[in-house]
Amino acid sequence: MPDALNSPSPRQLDVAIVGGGLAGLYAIHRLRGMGLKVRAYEAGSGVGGTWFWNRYPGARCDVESLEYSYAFSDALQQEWKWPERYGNQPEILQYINHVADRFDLRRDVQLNTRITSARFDPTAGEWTVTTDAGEEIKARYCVMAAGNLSTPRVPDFKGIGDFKGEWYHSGLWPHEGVDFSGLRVGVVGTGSSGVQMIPLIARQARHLTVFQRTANFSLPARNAPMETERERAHKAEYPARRRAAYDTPFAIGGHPKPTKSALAVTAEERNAAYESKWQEGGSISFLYAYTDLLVNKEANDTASEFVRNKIRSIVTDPTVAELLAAKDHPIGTKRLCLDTGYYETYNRPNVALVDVRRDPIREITPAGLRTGQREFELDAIVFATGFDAMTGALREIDVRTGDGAVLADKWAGGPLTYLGLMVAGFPNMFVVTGPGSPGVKTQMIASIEQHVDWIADCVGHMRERGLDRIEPSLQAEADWVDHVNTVADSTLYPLANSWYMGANIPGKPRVFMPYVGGFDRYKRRCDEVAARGYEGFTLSRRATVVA
Ligand code: N01
Repeated sequence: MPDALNSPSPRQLDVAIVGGGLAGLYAIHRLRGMGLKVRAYEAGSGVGGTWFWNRYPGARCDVESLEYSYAFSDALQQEWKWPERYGNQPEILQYINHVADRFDLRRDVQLNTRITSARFDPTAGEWTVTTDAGEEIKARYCVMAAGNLSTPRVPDFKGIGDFKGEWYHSGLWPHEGVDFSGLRVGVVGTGSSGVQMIPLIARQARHLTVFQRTANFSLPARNAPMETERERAHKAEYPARRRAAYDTPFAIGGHPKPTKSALAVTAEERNAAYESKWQEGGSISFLYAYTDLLVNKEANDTASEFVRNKIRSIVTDPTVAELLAAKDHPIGTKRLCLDTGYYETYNRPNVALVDVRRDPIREITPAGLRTGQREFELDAIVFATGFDAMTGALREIDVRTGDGAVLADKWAGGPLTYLGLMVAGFPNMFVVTGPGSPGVKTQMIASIEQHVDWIADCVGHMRERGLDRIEPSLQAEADWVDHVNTVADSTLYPLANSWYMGANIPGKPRVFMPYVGGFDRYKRRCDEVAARGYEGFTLSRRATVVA
């Protein structure tokens, strides 16, 4: 893969973009296409964001590859060939690099550069972003495209510095890969990352111990080589399929909308439906089996129990099976994992499961890991312990204004945004797929494109009218936060201690962060807001309010 260019940085931009992942790259393309002077600042040594950092064994997208790709260029989506039903990390990173080259995006990406602060000067009406090298760049607008799952979290275990072996985090994986052959490996964490890597590490390591605090539901991915006919049919009507996808809650097409409650059919019919979805593979299809799986606990119980019974039928040791059968949250309320041979892995003689809910990890020792009851000797430890999700990347940047507003203070009790796109008191700062947006609950690239298009149209609207400052009103922000909470409370999502709730980070406010009203509903709302002259926002020319 060619190295990205680091051409000299201009000090005055129209738009400073934080992040060079899927969102940052599309923001360059879209905003530069309007004649704006833009530049993206990326901490990594290459573009790709999530797909640049998460190189652990088995890393793969859980949305099908024909869906999980940019839609902005029909030529691009026609010419790119995905070899499998789900893209793996190297393929997706290769795709992102292809896009960066094809659309000549690299000349506006500055790699190895972390933005440490962003300050808005109300008099000049512009942002100054500062890099970790001390460089200062001024820009009328700032687009935060720093990702939702980009701040890896290694728990603060005592003794980690004394461990004699090597330790890794799923989100900071060495580029050269890791060979676990002949080693005694411990994996801490059984979310999507753990579930994907565990079967592969088990095959390579001498022995694998999985430290599970919370069992997660996982469904078979049923990955397979791309079927030629399927690809042809999809590509023949790609734009129409994309439009149909935008009319769904997850921005993922190809799944008929459910029409019945799970409780309106017999147990036999229900189990047959779940079985067919289980065989088909994928999470959306399963959650779409009935209308009420994410809103009615009784309905959800039927699907949860179906999967628990599958686990019991796969895992031969009944005690291990029971430990793996998630019982503390309704299925789908934590990110539903997709796997290839995850539960089967626990039938291997070289794999052990340890319940660290009952017997918590006390410390990392020079020789391994100690729980309250025993010490496990390990040569390598992998932390698949997740991220400071949704707000972590912005919390790491000192965002403030000359009026004294500090983003970290404003969000101390939980993030506040209008439409997930802007924050009251922080003019001209846009956020891509942040809290209050449906991003993480959708096909992420669809949300990225929708957000960036909305931002670009908004900036275009302002330019046409000679305006240069926009911010949401406090009332619009409060109403949106209220709406986000009301919608979340009408679902089962708040019943899970998930990263959607900030529950995985000690001390983080417990607030449900994503908008779960659906991509379709959200997009309509954003379009209406724009059509009504950016309702809920104040648009002005420096010091002169005109709308
Ligand atoms: O992280 P997670 P992830 N002691 O937060 C455990 C996306 N993604 O990297 O549940 C012991 O889900 C923690 O336990 P608990 C996707 O959106 C997508 O796996 O907090 N255990 C949990 O089991 C996903 O949701 C893909 O009790 C500790 C695990 O670590 C998101 O990224 C692939 C612990 C963390 O799970 C994050 O997934 C990968 C402690 N002190 C990721 N602290 C695909 O597209 C944490 N844990 C397929």
